Amino acid sequence: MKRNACFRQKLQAPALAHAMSAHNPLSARLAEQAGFDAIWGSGFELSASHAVPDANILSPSQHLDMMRAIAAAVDVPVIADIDTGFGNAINVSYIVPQYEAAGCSAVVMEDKTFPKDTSLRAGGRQELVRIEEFQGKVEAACAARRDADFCVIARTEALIAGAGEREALARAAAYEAAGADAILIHSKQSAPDEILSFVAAWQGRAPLVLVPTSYPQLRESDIQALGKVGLVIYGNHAIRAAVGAMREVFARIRRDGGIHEVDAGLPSVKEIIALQGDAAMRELERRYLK
Ligand code: SPV
Ligand code: MG
Repeated sequence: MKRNACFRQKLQAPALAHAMSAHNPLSARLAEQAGFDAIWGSGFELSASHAVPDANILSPSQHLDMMRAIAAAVDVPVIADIDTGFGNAINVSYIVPQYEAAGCSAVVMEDKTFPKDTSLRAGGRQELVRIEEFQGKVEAACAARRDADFCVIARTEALIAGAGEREALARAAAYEAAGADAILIHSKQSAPDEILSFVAAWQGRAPLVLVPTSYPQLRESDIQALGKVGLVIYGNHAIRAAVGAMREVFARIRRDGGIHEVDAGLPSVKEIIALQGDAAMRELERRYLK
């Protein structure tokens, strides 16, 4: 099955699908090898990997180029985090086909003003656009796709902005009416209560998408049991794992005065060469180097 159709089917199936964040093709390949259903092309991770805030500091083309590189490196579907769509509905009309052409199977677009501020930062600048304005952006995204299986996921930041459950439900329903294939509902509370309440109150037919970064105690089995959630996204665990591992190894090398202690515990050079796709290159050599 083609990637877009595969993703749409997983999003809509009763079983919960799970996506892992990635900030480059190597992290995406590791997520694929670990068995995740899809790659989350996280804006937060890409920004962090450039050591800049997740606030539309990077250009859309930097994100798009990375999504293209990731999609080329894995077989699983790629979900592109397009933030607010990089402008208004007109910008969305132009950018969505580019993400589709880059090999992505879905975009997630959020209902904040451009430039956005990152969602999970305490005291962040969280301003929502008008519901009608965002409906226009969702309609533009849906109309711009070439493949009907390419998914447009609308993300409401109403809970993040402190606008309350009633506003979040109204927005989610309006975005579904505008054509969204799924609704991502985000929360930065440390307990899952407001998410559980939203899910219980959701009357729409569109599957929900959760990003449980701030409420990690909610397990996949709990989410599956809710019955209305099609996809869970682990939003920043690739970059956090990388930062933790690098920090520890760098400190140990400084402390030990060399690499003699850490070396045996690290992935071997041979493993990295394999991750680079060495086997495929050797096959090309065998066939074509005459
Ligand atoms: C991202 O990973 O870029 C996201 C999820 O949008 S969050 O950082 O939680 O907003
Ligand atoms: Mg993001």
